[in-house]
Amino acid sequence: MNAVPQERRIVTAIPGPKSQELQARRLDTVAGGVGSTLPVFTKRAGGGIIEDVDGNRLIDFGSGIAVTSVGASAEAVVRRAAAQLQDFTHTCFMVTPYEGYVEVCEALAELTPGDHAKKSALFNSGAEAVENAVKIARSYTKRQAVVVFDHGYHGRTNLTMGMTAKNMPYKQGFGPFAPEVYRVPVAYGYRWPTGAENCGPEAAAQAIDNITKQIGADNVAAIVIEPVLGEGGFIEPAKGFLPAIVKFANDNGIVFVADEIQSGFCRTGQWFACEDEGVVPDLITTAKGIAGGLPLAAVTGRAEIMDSVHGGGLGGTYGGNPVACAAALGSIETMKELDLNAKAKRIEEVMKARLTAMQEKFPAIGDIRGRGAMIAIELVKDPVTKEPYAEAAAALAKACHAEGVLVLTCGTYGNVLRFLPPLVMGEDLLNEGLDIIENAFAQI
Ligand code: PLZ
Repeated sequence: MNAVPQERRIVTAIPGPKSQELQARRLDTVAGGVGSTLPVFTKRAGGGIIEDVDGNRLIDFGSGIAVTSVGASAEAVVRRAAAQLQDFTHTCFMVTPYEGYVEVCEALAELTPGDHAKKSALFNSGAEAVENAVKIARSYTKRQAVVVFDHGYHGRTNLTMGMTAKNMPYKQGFGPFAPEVYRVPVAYGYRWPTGAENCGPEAAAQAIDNITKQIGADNVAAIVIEPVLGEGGFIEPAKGFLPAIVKFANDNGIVFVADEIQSGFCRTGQWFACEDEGVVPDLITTAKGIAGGLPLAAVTGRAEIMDSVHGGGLGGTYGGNPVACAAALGSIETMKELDLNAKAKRIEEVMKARLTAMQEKFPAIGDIRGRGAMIAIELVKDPVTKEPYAEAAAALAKACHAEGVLVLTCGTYGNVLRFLPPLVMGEDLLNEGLDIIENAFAQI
């Protein structure tokens, strides 16, 4: 077993000489459109640490974008995936099936919200799951329109690019986009003109008015939303917004899809973020945290909706690959055994307390938000005008990277610093990471 020592260690500049050498090779052969937040090349990773090829050990506040919630080498994931590799790597579930796929679908039926009959289909990436949720909703409703929200992110394939709000870098130059995708306002409390208090109901009324006036409710197949918006800036829709949208969907025969690809699987301290307001989605898309780093994604939902698709209408060569399914079962086992929901809640407690104290010293921290181990700070030039301060987010990230803390940015305005530690990170590392963030503020 790979037991990466759980301590930060900086022995070279970041990136170090070996990483720089690999980066030079990478620049010669890897397409320029594929970026990296921090070009340190990974040697091994686990728990809360990423060790690079130069021997530096970084505190991981990114989890490979909310993927390695159980760590990047969790014992149960490695054990089960390795055993599966020995048995067989692939048959294609559409050719000859295997038990692991069924077990993952059983787990999804058990863990996702609602006690109705549920079925699932498995895919490889989040974008593919979102695409398939739309296919299924269209097939079930015999309608075409898809409603998405300001600041939403759903992927990089053609349909999901169209569903994603932000142009740069995701969409620029890549059109034309798929038709019948409509965007409506979301309840972004921090930036709502009449204030956070009124935001939930007001934003819901606006969104519903737009849908009714501009599309027509009975043309809408699906409303797709992230219960906590991820790439768009860790925006928690103001209270009341999600339930109002769900009610509107239910009243109008629209399939309500929760995109829990980033927020799901214990990330926010609940199995799924939509549970926070008791929302029961018709369909739910999952990926990322589900399989501890192996590529797996799913659409899970009401049996009658899932089964409305003709036989053979859903699939793909690799969807629900047996090694990825074994990894998912290991990942879910770890989440239950270690009670990672409780760990995520504890991470929230520690982070929010520290960040709130920092906010008193550094007025650039306009907002602290998120749930569980999905926490962010929004940076502003002035707390009154709330002018986005993307330069500060970039400078802070850079300063943290130099000290061996891997943080990510996000947000429509690029001014959000987000923290997504593996849920298994020790509290000492968590606090050390926060110390370094605090020092970075003092520096810039
Ligand atoms: N839905 C809510 O967060 C992926 C994207 C990183 P894939 N988010 C990270 C990047 O820049 O490409 C995501 C998500 C939500 C869908 C997706 C798409 O998942 O597995 O990246 O296709």
